[in-house]
Amino acid sequence: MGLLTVIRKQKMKDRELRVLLLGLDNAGKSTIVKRILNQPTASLTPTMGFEITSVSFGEHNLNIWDVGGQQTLRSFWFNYFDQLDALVWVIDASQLDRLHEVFRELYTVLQNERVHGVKLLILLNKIDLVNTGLEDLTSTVIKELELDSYGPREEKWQIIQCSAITGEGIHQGLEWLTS
Ligand code: G3D
Ligand code: MG
Repeated sequence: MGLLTVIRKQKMKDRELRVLLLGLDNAGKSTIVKRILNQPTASLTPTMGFEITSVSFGEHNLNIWDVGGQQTLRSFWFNYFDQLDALVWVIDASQLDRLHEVFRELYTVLQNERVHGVKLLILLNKIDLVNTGLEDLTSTVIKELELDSYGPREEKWQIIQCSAITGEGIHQGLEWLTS
């Protein structure tokens, strides 16, 4: 193989991003994937195993791994940590009473050395269901999840309000992921 071929192959590889989508059950992970694909978002069944979706976004090709988030499935998450480019963590913004559970699960994942340094995008999903306090929502979650300890925002992590139903915020999230 000539040098140019090697460089070209490497460039193509750089544009392939392996993205792991995690979060508690019912956060809206699979609906977000449907939204990205412009497919109907109604009547999804809970994800029992995992589903891989390939989608191109700008110059990049995203391979999105959507893994079931039910309690019994969380112990299998570590099977998907190899060679990650980004972790997308989805939170149901209409269920902030589960933030403690989110904190526990997110930090268990972030402590794994294969996840160290991986770009982290927090999607505050279902904001179409939140009627009040949207302005304070992001700062509350940053504080509760101690996100500042993950490094500088924008560079290492980002948090974006979104709705898989209306589509708001999803594009912005993907833009940051691929930036
Ligand atoms: P999961 O893959 O994280 O487990 P799902 O979650 O994508 O299966 O979604 C769980 C439920 O939340 C679904 O409702 C789905 O329609 C709903 N949902 C997902 N995203 C949003 C959103 O942004 N806004 C609103 N209003 N609902 C959302 P059902 O009723 O099918 O269980
Ligand atoms: Mg699912």
